[in-house]
Amino acid sequence: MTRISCPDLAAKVVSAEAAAALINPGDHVGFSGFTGAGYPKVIPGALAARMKRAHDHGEDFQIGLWTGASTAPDADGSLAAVNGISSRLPYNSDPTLRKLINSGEVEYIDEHLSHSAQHMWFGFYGRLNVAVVEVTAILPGGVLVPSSSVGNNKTWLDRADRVILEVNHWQPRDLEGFHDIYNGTAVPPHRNPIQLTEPMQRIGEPYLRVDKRKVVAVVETNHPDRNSPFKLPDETSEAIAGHVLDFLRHEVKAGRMPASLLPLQSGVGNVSNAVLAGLDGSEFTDLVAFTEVIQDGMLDLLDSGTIRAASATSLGLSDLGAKRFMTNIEAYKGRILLRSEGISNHPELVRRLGVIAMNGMIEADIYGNVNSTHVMGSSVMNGIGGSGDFARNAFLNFFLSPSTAKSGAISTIVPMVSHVDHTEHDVHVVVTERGLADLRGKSPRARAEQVISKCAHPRFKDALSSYTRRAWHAHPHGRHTPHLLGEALSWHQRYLDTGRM
Ligand code: 0RQ
Repeated sequence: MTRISCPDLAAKVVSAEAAAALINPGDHVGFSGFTGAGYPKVIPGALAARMKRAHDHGEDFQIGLWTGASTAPDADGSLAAVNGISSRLPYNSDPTLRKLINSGEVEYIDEHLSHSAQHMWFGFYGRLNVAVVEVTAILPGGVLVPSSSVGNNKTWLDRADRVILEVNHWQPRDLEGFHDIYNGTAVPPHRNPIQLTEPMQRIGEPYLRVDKRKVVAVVETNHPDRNSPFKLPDETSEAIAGHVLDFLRHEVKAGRMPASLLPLQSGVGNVSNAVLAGLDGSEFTDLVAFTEVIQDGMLDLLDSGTIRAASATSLGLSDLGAKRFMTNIEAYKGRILLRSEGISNHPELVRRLGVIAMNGMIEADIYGNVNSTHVMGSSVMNGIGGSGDFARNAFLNFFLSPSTAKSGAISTIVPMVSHVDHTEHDVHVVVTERGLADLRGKSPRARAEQVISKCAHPRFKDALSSYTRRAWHAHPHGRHTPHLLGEALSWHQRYLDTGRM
């Protein structure tokens, strides 16, 4: 059945190769895509082939690539494999691209996701030459039914000089109605409050719009989204989930939140998925999510009724999760709402709704600073993503990690983080499988005591306590947040010297 009901745009259907030929060396290109969902499926490969041919003839061919968040091996990965990306924002998790970023061959601008669209509108990134956006269908008049993620699509469509659309027949046609695209974000000084006071409230329309005159090509595809399956929760992630759940119970009992909690945000990764699985077997019910990504674990919660509804920007589902979603799509209508990431992650909304934010981390220090992005202070893993948008503005935030990394060689609790993404002023609760440190309302010294005693692995506890003691005694007049700087920094150097990293 046709997915393109607009004659003007149906007349622009071409092959992926012909569409890729409309992208020029040096262009800034805005791809759709957030996690492995809703990214363009065939143009990146066709573009990569074109780049390879150009490189084989000794010609330069790279683009600046902007997206919603991460994409997939057949988008970021295929362009990175031919060294076709000169700069990239705002978030990446592709391993091939990560290598190029860390070897200095790609300029990576690691941005808060809520900032990426507005910085485009502010003019901070320069001109967007081409938008390549996956959609589910094109309706009469050129109105677009969005796909499995919204990300920055609205901004890319509005701001790009030229637009290429991929219409993906794999996406369920019944996705129509799952989106809420807000059109009211003006640039200061003309901004108005965003009138969203309940997570599932609609404040926009279910469609994206594009100026048809800017559309230079339409390509039809039939390709699945690509999200890797999750590891089943193991003992460590189950222990982390257990601590989070106990703490939430404690907060309800203390009268600080209702029995149905407050809107939940859950980050990506296996630990976050395990927390969701933990919620599923618990007494909590009638919850709601105000988050970025709906992972498989969130579908479980929707199916069991633990969560009544979820607002996000992406359906980051594994193959199995996507099949489940498609089979039962009617049951999710009205219970899942996909928004632009500028709205799903908006600080104003996160603060007003009182979100409970749960995100992974690479390491935390004894005073509660958190590193989410850089291994050993230098090599970027993925990026800050939405963790800052949510954590900084949350009612309550958790940072979660096993207490050790690399088969126990590295402590994720350190004297001083090697890179700071979330400062001690922002971090509320640090959790490892060993326990949970509640840092709210505590001075730095009290925080250090909590973090070491509750979260550190027993093998590293003595070294951390000894560090803290010596730091406190070494600074008779500077004991608010005492550090032995040389030693704090050598903590990471030691592991680098072992050559394990
Ligand atoms: O690497 O697989 O090579 O061993 O980091 O670590 O334990 O698998 O944990 O998948 O939950 O990811 C912070 C990266 C955690 C993620 C981070 C190594 C570890 C492994 C992954 P290997 P795990 P997770 C919403 C929120 C920022 C973005 C965010 C992240 C790899 O949660 O990207 O929160 N967060 N967005 O071995 C050396 C350490 C380490 C370490 C972990 N201390 N030293 N290596 N690793 N700790 C979503 C979006 O924004 C889209």
